[in-house]
Amino acid sequence: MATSASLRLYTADTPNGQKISIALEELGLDYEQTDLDLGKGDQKQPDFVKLNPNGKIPVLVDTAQGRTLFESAVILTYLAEQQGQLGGEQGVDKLLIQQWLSFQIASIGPMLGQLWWFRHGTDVKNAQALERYTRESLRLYGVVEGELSKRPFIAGDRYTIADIALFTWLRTYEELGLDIGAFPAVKAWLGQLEQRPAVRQGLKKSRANA
Ligand SMILES: N[C@@H](CCC(=O)N[C@@H](CS)C(=O)NCC(=O)O)C(=O)O
Repeated sequence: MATSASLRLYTADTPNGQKISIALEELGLDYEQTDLDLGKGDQKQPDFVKLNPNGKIPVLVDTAQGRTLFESAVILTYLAEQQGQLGGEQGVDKLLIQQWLSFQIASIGPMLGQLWWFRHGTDVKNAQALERYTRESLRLYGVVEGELSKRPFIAGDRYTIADIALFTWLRTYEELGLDIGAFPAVKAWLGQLEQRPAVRQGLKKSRANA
């Protein structure tokens, strides 16, 4: 069990960083935060690459357990399992949660991430790339819509780390220029999660030192 401030989060105010801040707030855990300036390349500095050889945030160090973890889905799983909450409880279908976490990491993150890059990260206009990533992102919103129209949360009746992982990405639709009018279940679910105090606090703390 993590003791007071035995956790240190290396992060930046991005969807992959925000999801860990939200989970830590939901779980009521104390933690120290180190903010990296991704624009300056802090994540590729030798000291950070010792923590994550892939040179990306987030990283969580748990000094009480002697663990250093990268990849946000693994960090979320570690926290949920350790605390027995947010899907880490006994008797919960863990594979279902992992399925949706993998879907987020493998599909939602890369596709929406590329769409962000071609809209905001480069001066070079590439209509074909924009069309491809817009189409694929909307298709993925449609996948989530189909599921959320059948049940309240992505992995069933309870709110889990899989919802948190999807939330920080799917909430960025305006910045991505996506019209989500055809996805009312996603919109209602986003609105519901936005009202959670821990979600608000996590997003705020993620911004704090940005
Ligand atoms: N699959 C990884 C993706 C991590 C990731 O892409 N992090 C981004 C910020 S959202 C990053 O550090 N980008 C800086 C870079 O690639 O140099 C995870 O979920 O942790």
